[in-house]
Amino acid sequence: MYLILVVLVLVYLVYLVITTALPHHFLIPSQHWKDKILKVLNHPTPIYLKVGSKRSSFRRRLVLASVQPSFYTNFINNKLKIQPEDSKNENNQFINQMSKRDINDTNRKLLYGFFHPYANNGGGGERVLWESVKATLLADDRNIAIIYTTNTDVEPLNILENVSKKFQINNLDSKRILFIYLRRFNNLIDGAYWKHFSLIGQLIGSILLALEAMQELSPDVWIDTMGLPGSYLPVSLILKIPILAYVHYPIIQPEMFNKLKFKSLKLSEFTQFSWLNPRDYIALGKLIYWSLLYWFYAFLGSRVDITLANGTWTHNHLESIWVFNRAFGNQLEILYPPCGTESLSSESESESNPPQSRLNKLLYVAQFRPEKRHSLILKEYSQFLKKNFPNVSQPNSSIPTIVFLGSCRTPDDTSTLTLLKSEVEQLQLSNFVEFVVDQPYSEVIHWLSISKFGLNAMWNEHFGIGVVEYLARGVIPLVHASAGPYLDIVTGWNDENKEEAWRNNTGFFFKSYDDPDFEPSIQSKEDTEYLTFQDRNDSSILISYPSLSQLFSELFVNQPQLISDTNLEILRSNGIELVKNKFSNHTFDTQWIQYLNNLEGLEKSYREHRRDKVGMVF
Ligand SMILES: *[C@@H]1O[C@H](CO)[C@@H](O)[C@H](O)[C@H]1NC(C)=O
Ligand SMILES: *[C@@H]1O[C@H](CO)[C@@H](O)[C@H](O)[C@H]1NC(C)=O
Ligand SMILES: *[C@@H]1O[C@H](CO)[C@@H](O)[C@H](O)[C@H]1NC(C)=O
Ligand SMILES: *[C@@H]1O[C@H](CO)[C@@H](O)[C@H](O)[C@H]1NC(C)=O
Ligand SMILES: *[C@@H]1O[C@H](CO)[C@@H](O)[C@H](O)[C@H]1NC(C)=O
Ligand SMILES: *[C@@H]1O[C@H](CO)[C@@H](O)[C@H](O)[C@H]1NC(C)=O
Ligand SMILES: *[C@@H]1O[C@H](CO)[C@@H](O)[C@H](O)[C@H]1NC(C)=O
Ligand SMILES: CC(=O)N[C@H]1CO[C@H](CO)[C@@H](O)[C@@H]1O
Repeated sequence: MYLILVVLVLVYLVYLVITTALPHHFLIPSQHWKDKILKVLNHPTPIYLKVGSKRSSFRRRLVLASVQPSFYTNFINNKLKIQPEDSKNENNQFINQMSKRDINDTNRKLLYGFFHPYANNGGGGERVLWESVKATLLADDRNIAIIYTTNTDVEPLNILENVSKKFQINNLDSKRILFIYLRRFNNLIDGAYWKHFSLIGQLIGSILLALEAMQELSPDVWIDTMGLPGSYLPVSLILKIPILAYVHYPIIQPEMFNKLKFKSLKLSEFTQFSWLNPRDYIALGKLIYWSLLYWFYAFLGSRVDITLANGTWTHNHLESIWVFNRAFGNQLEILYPPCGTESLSSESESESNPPQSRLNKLLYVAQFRPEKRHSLILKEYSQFLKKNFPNVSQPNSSIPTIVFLGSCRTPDDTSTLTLLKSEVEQLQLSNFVEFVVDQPYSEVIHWLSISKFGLNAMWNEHFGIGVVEYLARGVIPLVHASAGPYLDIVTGWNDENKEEAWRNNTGFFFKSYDDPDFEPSIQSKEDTEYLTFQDRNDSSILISYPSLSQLFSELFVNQPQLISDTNLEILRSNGIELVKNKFSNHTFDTQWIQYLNNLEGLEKSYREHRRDKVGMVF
């Protein structure tokens, strides 16, 4: 009994230390901090500032007051020197800037901490990171971006140079971008470091890495653009600042449980459990491990004030996993990544390639990989020809032809390509199918400018940047009705008429018997080539989609008015407008800045309500 009491008291004490003493440690400098800084300022030669373990809070003071925040990086070492301009301290300006500030002081600077250890990589995640840094700095002169990175071998300016080369994001105000290099726990977030239990390992790694980040410099707002949820725990417990997470991919999904022998903790799952079989105990252990992780992830998610999903797929998954977020009233919304569609569209408008001047071609821009389902297209296309143009051996203007455009990056891709070519032979389609392989991007643009139609046959593609490019460039998409192309991209502005849902204001959809989720049971119309599926929004509504060969028949034979020049022109301009509104850099920037406004409001309110009198003003 006493033991329990003692344990409870201890836990409470630890909690108190974490939530009250540590915030002071990270945010508020020691008592005589001004004297310490003045001593360095008044010293005849440059010397290091002695800060002991309070590096974060001292650095915060310096950064907030400096004319060049980026000077206070720790690229070379973790010691603090004072920037020469700052150290002149004319009229005590520098030292005065450092003082405490009222919460509502409109001159108070804000430190936005971007937790993105692989900041120097050149992937899609980094594109989002740097576009949002750009928007953050543009939003307000008071904003300072801190990049927490583990790329310790690259100098700050070189990283920015890389960004400019790779993403054409130039003219970033480098003075207000402060790199904090993380050296102590940098390999712990690498999945390869952990031979077993890599997910929990990475979670713990990201907790430690975030603590290291806070020890170097604590920000006012925490932004995770890389998907390291472990960091939310120390940030919310200790710093009590608002958190924004841009999520590309949930680290745990309910689907993962399908691989386990026991899929849930329900009793009915365990009818197969054998008390004598050691494997069943292991399986049970696995289930418990995954369940604990799952709920820990859900808990971590609840710490996030604003969650931005990169698309509908991610949004819907997060909504079902981060179940506590809604209860806490936290925001969960979609913010599409910046796709830079404006450059594609503006040219296509000025070049003005209207449908009638385009070739009757079905363009498929995709890497040669099995999941892109080029074969399905060949099969359906051949059916379409057989049904409507038996014995035809040469294409003419009423028969569209296919262009497969893509790159072969691996030997696997090459063998897929070889296989496809032999299928074309077998189906006697050589006169109807062209291959364009490994061409530069300018050639891709050329094909996007002269083809009428664009195909996409992949099942459940999370996004499909290629389809965005079709629309942006005025190519009419004929795409598989699933995931990204269906939910995010080829969307119309008038979704009410369910009967006609396969043809839309921006393009056309199809489904296939070969889809992994095709269930014969829900098919209603028997011998037609229309397949019935659940509505994207409401599963009680069933919608019929044509198969691809049926879609070809409808468009090119039965209902040619659907693709009359006037109709295609409408679809084309709808599509261009749509991608401009949804996927352009400009849209990303404006929406990002709106979220920053929300964060700024939260920042003030958390300062006021979650911190003590001293914490409030530092
Ligand atoms: C800051 O402004 C808000 C709204 O204007 C107000 O509710 C709050 O009391 C102010 N806080 C302080 C510390 O002045
Ligand atoms: C980016 O930085 C790395 C590391 O310094 C360098 O090897 C690479 O060449 C750079 N990339 C570009 C596009 O400049
Ligand atoms: C849009 O932003 C991305 C990176 O965020 C960049 O690579 C691209 O060049 C930009 N495009 C335009 C048209 O501004
Ligand atoms: C979101 O991120 C995932 C993982 O990187 C990617 O597969 C998907 O295409 C992205 N979605 C969008 C809309 O960019
Ligand atoms: C194209 O060929 C098909 C099949 O031979 C034929 O039915 C059709 O009329 C032809 N169209 C034109 C425009 O010549
Ligand atoms: C097509 O070919 C088949 C067999 O080769 C023949 O029986 C049929 O009459 C042909 N049809 C046309 C329309 O030429
Ligand atoms: C889905 O349903 C919601 C609410 O019922 C509605 O606001 C939304 O527009 C619908 N979306 C689509 C794509 O039908
Ligand atoms: C061009 C076209 O077929 N547009 C259709 C898109 O979908 C809406 C509603 O389903 C129809 O009303 C449009 O005619």
